[in-house]
Amino acid sequence: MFPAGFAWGAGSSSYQIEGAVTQDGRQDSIWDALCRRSGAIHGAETGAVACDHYNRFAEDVALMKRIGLRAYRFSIAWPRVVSAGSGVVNEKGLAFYDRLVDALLNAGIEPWITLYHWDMPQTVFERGGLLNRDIAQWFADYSVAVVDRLSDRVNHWITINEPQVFISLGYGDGKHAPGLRLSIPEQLLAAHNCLLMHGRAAQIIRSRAKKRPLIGWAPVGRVEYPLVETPEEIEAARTATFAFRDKNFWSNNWFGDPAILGHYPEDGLRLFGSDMPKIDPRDMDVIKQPLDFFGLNIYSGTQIRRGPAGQPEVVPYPPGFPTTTMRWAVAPKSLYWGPRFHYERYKLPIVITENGMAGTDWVQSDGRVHDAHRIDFTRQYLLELARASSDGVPVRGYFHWSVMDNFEWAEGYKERFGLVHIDYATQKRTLKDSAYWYAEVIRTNGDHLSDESPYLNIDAPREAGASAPDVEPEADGHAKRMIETKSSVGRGNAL
Ligand code: IFM
Repeated sequence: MFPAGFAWGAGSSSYQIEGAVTQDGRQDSIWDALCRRSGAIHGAETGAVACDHYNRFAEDVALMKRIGLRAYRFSIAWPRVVSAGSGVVNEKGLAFYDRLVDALLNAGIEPWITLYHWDMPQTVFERGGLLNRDIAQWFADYSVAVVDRLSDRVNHWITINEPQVFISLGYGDGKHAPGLRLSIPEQLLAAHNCLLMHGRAAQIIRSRAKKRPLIGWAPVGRVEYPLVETPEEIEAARTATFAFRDKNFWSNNWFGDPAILGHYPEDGLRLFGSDMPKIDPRDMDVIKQPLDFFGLNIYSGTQIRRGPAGQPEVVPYPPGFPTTTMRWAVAPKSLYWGPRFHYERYKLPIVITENGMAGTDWVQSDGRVHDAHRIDFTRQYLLELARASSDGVPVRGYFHWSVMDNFEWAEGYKERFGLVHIDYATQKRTLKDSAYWYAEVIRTNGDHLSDESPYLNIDAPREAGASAPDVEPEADGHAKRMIETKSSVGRGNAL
């Protein structure tokens, strides 16, 4: 179902899991500052401790190895490495990522590094942040420090994560850091400067990396997919996926077109009109850099039909349509149409840099986390990704979001996205059922997806009157039990 060498992975980001916010010289990020603002974060929670991954990374890498991850996507904390945002490099901060990369490589896991996943140093913000075009140079300097240190061992690089989110929520409606509510012209300037950051980082990686780099980025993949798959309906959905309807930044191509094609989309320019800042035409030479893959973070999608005049129309989901606890519609087809539409437009290999779901997961009375919903969600989405792959879309990797439960930004800790459950009071890690299931998917390079209900058969022998295998407290025991159980009903694959 998937090509050989497919990057089966899972992801995380620094502020969401590391904790240790004052350890070894790290200074404030804009998220530390926002977390102190009353009412900003659910339950006044913060990333100060999070999963304490900074101190527990060895245990976490061991868990990743047990899942069999081939690749792990994580981000570097800019305020850990260049604590003041620019200038002196913080050796201790950088050394942490050295240790992490070595641990991953020793475990046979390929590190995929994201340079910016939202934790801008507070000092950079105080000097204007994304409204100051110098940020591109400061980001380039920080990128030099990271690339010079890690590129002898790392060759997969992602410049920035989800500009659509940090511009819209951070600079538009103030729900995310830095918590600003700026005018559209100011947001346009911030978005332009973030594209410059992307371009400068890509230049730095390309020119300095010691191992031949593979460079991409990880924007939001907003997917509008056809309700009915006829050529006309597909065309309507494609138009909707790349069209500008409103003055906002939830757009694929406001970011994608400059980065890949070297210009802003015409309809967007028309819509924003005089709100557009004056752009130096030479900026596009910086922003448009050769990329090796187009990352897409896809969680959901919108159904589209062709209206009477051929225009796309949204088909609302009916009441009670399945959603995750984030209230995002479960829309597996987004993992077919998102990659396909983006490949057709930008002609770059696709990597799904994020996909997953938030659920109400807890450690149940048998000591396990039975997250059948996550298995079903991921299976349905991956089957659509496999369809894209067999229809000729060059899909090179899939990163489940997230490797472990973590700090979900303004939602605090109430949303759980992980394959690994975290008990935040004790920092105990528990592999969820989805982790064992995903291990099988990885081990079989996707063939396990054709087993229609592997997670429903866990107790099948008991139902059939057979004696249930012993319940072993160890996670590996659980995996073994799941496999034995499946084999005993004649549906298992050989292990
Ligand atoms: O947790 C976030 C991640 O940081 C960015 N993409 C979406 C995820 C779920 O909201």
